[in-house]
This record gives sequence, C-alpha cells and structure tokens, in this order.
Amino acid sequence: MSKMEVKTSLLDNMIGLGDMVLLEPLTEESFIENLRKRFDHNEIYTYIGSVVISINPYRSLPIYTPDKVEEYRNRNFYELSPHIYALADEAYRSLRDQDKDQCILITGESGAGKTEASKLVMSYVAAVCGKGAEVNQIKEQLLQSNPVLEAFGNAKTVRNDNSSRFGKYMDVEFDFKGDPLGGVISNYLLEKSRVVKQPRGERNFHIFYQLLSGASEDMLKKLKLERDFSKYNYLSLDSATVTGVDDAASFRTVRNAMQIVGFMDDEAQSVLELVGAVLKLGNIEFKPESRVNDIDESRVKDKNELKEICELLGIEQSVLERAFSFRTVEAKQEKVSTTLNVAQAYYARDALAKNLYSRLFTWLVNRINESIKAQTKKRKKVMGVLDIYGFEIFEENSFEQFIINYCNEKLQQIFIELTLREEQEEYIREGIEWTHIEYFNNSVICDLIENNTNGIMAMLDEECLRPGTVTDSTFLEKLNQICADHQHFESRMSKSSKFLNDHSLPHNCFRIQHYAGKVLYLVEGFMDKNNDLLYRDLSQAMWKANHSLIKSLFPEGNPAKINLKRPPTAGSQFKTSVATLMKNLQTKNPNYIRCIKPNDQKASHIFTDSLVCHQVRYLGLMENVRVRRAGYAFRQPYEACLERYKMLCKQTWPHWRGQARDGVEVLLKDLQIPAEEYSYGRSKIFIRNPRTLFSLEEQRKRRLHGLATLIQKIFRGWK
Ligand code: AOV
Ligand code: MG
Repeated sequence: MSKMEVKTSLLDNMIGLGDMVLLEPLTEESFIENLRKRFDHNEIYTYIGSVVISINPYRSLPIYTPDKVEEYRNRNFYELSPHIYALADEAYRSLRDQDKDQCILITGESGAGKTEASKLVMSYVAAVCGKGAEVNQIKEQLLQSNPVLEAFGNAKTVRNDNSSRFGKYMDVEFDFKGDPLGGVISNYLLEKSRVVKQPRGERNFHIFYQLLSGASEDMLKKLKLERDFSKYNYLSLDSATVTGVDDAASFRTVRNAMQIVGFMDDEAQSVLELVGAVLKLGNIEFKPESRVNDIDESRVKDKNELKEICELLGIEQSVLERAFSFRTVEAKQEKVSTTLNVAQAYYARDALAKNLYSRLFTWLVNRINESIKAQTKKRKKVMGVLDIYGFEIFEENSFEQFIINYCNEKLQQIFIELTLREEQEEYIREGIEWTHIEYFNNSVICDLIENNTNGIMAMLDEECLRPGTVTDSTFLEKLNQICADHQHFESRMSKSSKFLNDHSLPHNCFRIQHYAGKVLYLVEGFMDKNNDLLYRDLSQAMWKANHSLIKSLFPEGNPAKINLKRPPTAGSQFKTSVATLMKNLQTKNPNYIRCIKPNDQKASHIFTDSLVCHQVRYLGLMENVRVRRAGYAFRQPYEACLERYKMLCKQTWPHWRGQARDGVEVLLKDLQIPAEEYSYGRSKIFIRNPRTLFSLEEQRKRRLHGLATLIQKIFRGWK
C-alpha cells in the first residue's frame, strides 16, 4: 500500500467514508454507523455515487464561506470531500458546458433541511456564475425572492420552526455562457387553513407576527392594527414567540427584500393592508338576530372592526355586512337569497380570510415572476430547484397532510423511476450483464391516491359533486367500499374485517401505508377543503372594493363575468399541477439531495439511530447503494465519448474513420484502462468507477492546455 493510500484509509476509519459505494461490508448497520461517524465529525454530507445525503446539523457550521465556494469551484465531483457545493458545481457546469438542463430534487421529511439546502444551492450557483452590474442585479433579485416567500408561506410547526407550508419550484434561466437571465417560480397549494386556525404549539404564517412586531407606530396606525398579538383571534398565543427568531428584524429584511425584488412602495403598502385586513377579519364576531319565522339569522356583533376593514380596503360597509348575513345562489337566471346563521357566518368569514390570504400569496409569486422573468426570447438553459413541504405525520392529519404526503409519494416515485428502475432497464436494453436488485416501488400507493376512476382523490371529487346529502362520512363510506382490498388502505369499517378490532383506527379515519410510514387521516373537513367554496356575495363584495389589489384578486366577483360552472376542486388542481411538474422534471438531468433529520428535538449533536434508520429505509438508500455498486457510474453514447476524448490517443486524433464503438475501444486500450473498468453496451460505453472518468477528464484538461500553449507559440512565431 502506498503512503497516500494508508493516509486515506486511516482518515476514512476516523471520519467515515465519503462515498457509501465503497463501504465494506455493506449492511444497514455499517451504513448508519458511517453516517453517524461523519456526523460526529461535522461531516454532514455523504455520497451514494452522485446522490448527496445531507444530515441536518441544527447549528451553523463554517462550511459555507466564500473560501469554500472557491475550493469547490470548477473541481470534479469526487475530487474533494462530499459537499452540497460539489453537487451544485457539477450541475452548473454540466448545464453550462454540456448544455443539459438540470433539476435539483431535494427530498426528506419535515425539518430535514430541504429549504436550507435549496438556498445553499442557489447561493453557490449565484456566486460562481457571471459577473457585472446587470447580472448581479438579476442574481440579487432571484435570491431576495426567498425571504419574501418564506415570510408569507412559512410558519412554525411542531416539526420545524421555519416550515414551508407551500411547495416551490424555481427555474433559473441562463444564457449560452452560463450567465443568469432570470427565473420563474411555481408554487403549489399553500396550506391556507393555517390562516384561521393553527394546531397546538404552532404559529400562523410568519408575516403576521413580523408585521405586528416590526412595523413603525405610524404604519400600525395606518393599518388600524395594534402591536399586541393577543388582540387577534387568528394568532395562536401558546407559541407566539419562537426562540432565536426576531420577528421585528425579519420584518425589516422582508421589506428590504421586497424593494430589491422590485415592489413599488405603494404595492408593498397594499400587500400589508391585506395582511392587516385578514388579521382583523378574524376579530369579526357574530350573534343571532331575533328569530323571524324560526330562522336563525346572523348579525355582526361589534361593527367597529368591520368598519375599519372596510375603510382599509375601500369597501362599502353595508355591502360586506350584507355578505356576512345572506347568501345568494344564482341558477339559470334566477337569484335566490337565503340568510346565514351564526355558524354559516363564521364559516363565510373564515373562507374569506383563507381565500384572501392564499390569493395574495399567488399574487406575490406572480408579481415576483414579473420582476425576475428573463428579458429575452432566445433559447435558455434551465436549472430547476424543487423545495416542497416534506412528508408529515402528526397526531391529527387532515386534507393538507394528505396533499403534502401525496406530493412526497410522487417525488419518491420519480427517484425510483430515474435511479432504480431506469438504471436497471438501461442495462437490459444495452445488453450489459446485470444482477437485478429488488426495491419497493411506491407506484401502487400513488395509484391508490390518484387513479382516475377509483383513486381516493377521484372519489373525493365524485362525492363533492354528487347531489343530495353528502358529508365527510359518506365520503369515508365510499372509500370503505372501494378501497377496502387495497393493500395500502386501512379502515375500521371497510368490507374486509381485518381492522375491525384495531382500536388505533377510529371510525372517522382512514389510514394509508405510505412509503415513509403509516398515516392516520381524520376525514373531517376533507369535503369542505376540497370544495374550497367562497360564497359569491363575498367575492362580489371584494370585487367592488376601491382597492386595486383586492379587486384584482377576486375577478369572479365581477357580475359581468358570472360563471355558473364549478371551478375545479383543490385536490384535482393539485393533482394536475403535480403531474405537470413531474413531466417537466423528467425532461431534465436530475441531481438528488436526500435530507435526513438526525433527531426529533431540533437539537445539535444528537444522532438518533432508530430515527435515521427509518429514513434510510424509506428513502430507499440501501437499494440506491446496491444498484450503484452493481452498476456503472458513468455511461455515454460511443460518438459523444469518442468526440470528447479522441485527442488523448494518436490513432483517434484528429479523425477516426471507422465505427465510433471501435474508436472507443482503441482509445481505452491505448490509455491502458483495465478491462474490468468498462463494458460495451449496444450504443453506449459504460464506465464503472467515477475515478476513471475523473482521470480521463484530467488528461483531457492537460492536453487542451498543451494545445493552447502550442497555438500561442505558433501565433507568436507569426508576429
Ligand atoms: P425542511 O425544509 O426540510 O422542512 P429546513 O430546511 O427548514 O427543513 O430546516 C429546518 C431547520 O434546520 C432550519 O431552519 C435550520 O435551523 C436547520 N438547518 C437545516 N439545514 C441546515 C444546515 N445545513 N446548516 C445549519 N442548520 C440547518 V419542511 O419545510 O417543514 O418539510 O415543510
Ligand atoms: Mg422547507
């Protein structure tokens, strides 16, 4: 063994191996042990080939400095110790030099570090791509869109103090040189129920607390708000302040970010007026009016709050007041007005607050897109970064968790498709000898949820549209009948009596065995949240507002544009947008960051084996290593391979006249690469070890350098 090798293996022994592919023996225990060893030495990143595993350190590590950026810049992936920067660099260079669109897929459960990882990737790419005043402004705007969206779309949950309550996909666009041109953000279903109610120990969206803590006295007065959180029904009090979070300082950051992104002062003011209005809506209370003909009519209790909201939004008070007391149903030229009772009035109020806030959020995303969109129609190279809400299991799980977990199933599916299945199928296609590796394919769970005829979402939609008395219970009954035999569906009342005596499964719930664990869903609210109805009287009242922003958020309130068709349900909209996203991702070269949460206490230095083991299992990481080990790290069509490396061999340079495959054979033999290092497929060459590729790249770099020097000399000779 050479000195160098001795040094490496001693180091590996101490801090663990950087690439799981090299782990011997490969068992679940040795895998976890390796992660733990590295975590204990502050090495939070580990590779499985080109996949990066990232463990949340829950404290700031000095590994994201400008020096680190320089260290990883333009270096080959396996050259330095594992780092998220290596992945970002590889993706960026592959986009710039090989013209391959990229996507960065970041997965892991709530609190595992996805959002932080996405920001690290973005800031790395921003640091290494292009320079110049114009480019810098684009970069700054792309980066500053983050604090704005986090303020409005993130909240403290029991799992994560800065939990993303929406899904985000951002395409960053580059020109042919690799300079950024702009970007496009897509957002996925904001968890709007949080606006009116938060589970115990959780908060509403950050912006509410930031506004009340950080606004000047003058601004509060203009918005007719009070600084005290306890004055607002929509703000839960048991966790109003979060340790280590300075809401007032964050408010300044958000204001500043809005300015950089390009919001005009009056736009920013309008946005805050709506945030204030949502808070104040929660304080409107209702009382029953004396019963006329035994009908329970609701009236606004204290009109002061209502008056202030109307002043803030330029709405005529009587219009909004009426919209809280009556509901008009229009059908075929006929208008029927019915009175609302107190419960219905509260329902209408909350529906308005939720709709107002979520539409404001979508407006913010669109407004940011206006600012950051590329100012050219030329072809662009694209790097997409996906950061969604992670898999969630709470004590009580509702429609929101159902949607979030479905989205995570789809992402796991893409990982399986592209790394486990596709890789194995390619070996078969190319005629490469191969031992099949077993893995769990979660497409069966995706199907249970999304199947167009008998999937859970289809049945929910069917129930929402069915005339007659439909409730959450009738929806559950339907599921019990139709899904009873599905191996990933469990319910107490289903035809099969398998779960009849399972008392952990209440009558009003169903359970799905997700890829990441079993989740018990309480059906209460499913129908309502899927329907997502807002009484037309309320949208009309909003449309009549003398406030251009709020008016633009409720276009359906325009009486000239009454549409009697039902809008698509929340579930089906989500399903469609996720399907579009998946299609888009499949056209790009994927780069994976698999985030792992080391403990449930949000604490640094704690590594809970059982928790990590559970994640390693469901993320399919062991299978990932096995497929990788049995396989070949790199493959390229013969033509492309020959074109890139032909300069390294006299027989192939500058032209090879025969078949590309034969040229590659001559090349590899000439370079004395051991025969077990590669295999010949039908159309591609397969190279086993990434280090072989790395050495080819090095030789190519040296040769190019040599050629450049030679050309310079010739030029000088001419002068
Ligand atoms: P998530 O995005 O995966 O959860 P975050 O990225 O928000 O998780 O991480 C949660 C918290 O962990 C952050 O607020 C940081 O305090 C800490 N953290 C994560 N990664 C790092 C890191 N690399 N270095 C230092 N601290 C880190 V969710 O959005 O809830 O699914 O929905
Ligand atoms: Mg997040």
